[in-house]
Amino acid sequence: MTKTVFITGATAGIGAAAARKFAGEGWQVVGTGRRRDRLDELATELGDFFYPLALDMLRPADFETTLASLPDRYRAIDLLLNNAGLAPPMSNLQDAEQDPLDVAIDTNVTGLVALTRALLPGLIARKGAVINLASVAATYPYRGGAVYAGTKAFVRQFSLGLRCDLAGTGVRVTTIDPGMVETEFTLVRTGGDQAASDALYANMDPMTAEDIAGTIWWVATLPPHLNINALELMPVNQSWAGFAVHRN
Ligand code: 8X3
Repeated sequence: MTKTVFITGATAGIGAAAARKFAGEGWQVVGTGRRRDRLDELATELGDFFYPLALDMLRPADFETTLASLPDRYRAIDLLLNNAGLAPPMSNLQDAEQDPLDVAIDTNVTGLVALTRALLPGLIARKGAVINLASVAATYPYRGGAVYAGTKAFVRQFSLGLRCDLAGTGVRVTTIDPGMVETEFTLVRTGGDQAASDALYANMDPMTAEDIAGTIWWVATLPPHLNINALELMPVNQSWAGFAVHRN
C-alpha cells in the first residue's frame, strides 16, 4: 500500500531533497511551506506524488483547518518529517533583536510541537513514525547561536520524551542532528548574504541536502521493530573546538 510522508519546509534544502527522495521511491508526499510558488514548482516536478500544502509554522491556530483541507488520498500520514526550522542571525544575545528570536522559537519549537500533536492520532492509528530535524548545535553550542542551539536541544529532548509518551503504540521517533549542510540555511541566517554563505562552506566539502535525505530515507525504512533514537552527522572536515577561555 502506498505510504505517505508529511514534510514541513519542503520548499528548499533538506525538505525538498527529502520530498524528491520519497516521491522517487513511490511514496506520496505532502509538502508544506509558506512560499506557494516554490510549492507549485515541486508539485509540477513530482506530479501526482506531491501535494502542496500552504502551511505557516507561525500560525498553529490554523493547523487544524489546514489539515482538514487535505484530500482524502493524502490524509493517512505514515511519517511526519519535522524539517521546517531556521536560525536567527548569529548574534550574542546581549546584541540581538527580540523579533527574529521569537520567529525561531515559534517555528522550531511551538510550531513543531503543535503540528506533531495534531498529527499524532493518525500516526498512532497507523503505527507510523516521526523524524525530527535538530542540529549538532543541540549538543555543541557556539557563540552567537544560543537561541538556535536552545531550540534544537528542545527538539532532541522533546523527541526522547515523545518516545516515552508513545511507548506501546508502535510509533517510532527519531532525531537527526546534522552539522554543516550547504542549503539556504546560512543564507537565511545571514539575511541573504550569499558571499558569507559561500565563505562558510568554502573548501570544506559540506554535506548536501541529498546526504541528509538519504539518511532520513534509511531511518524511515528500517524494520518496524527498530528505533533510531538520535543520529548525529557532520562532514569529515567539521569538528569541534576546545573551551573558550577569557583572560583579564
Ligand atoms: C546547523 C549546524 O554546524 O551549520 O544546524 O551550525 S551548523
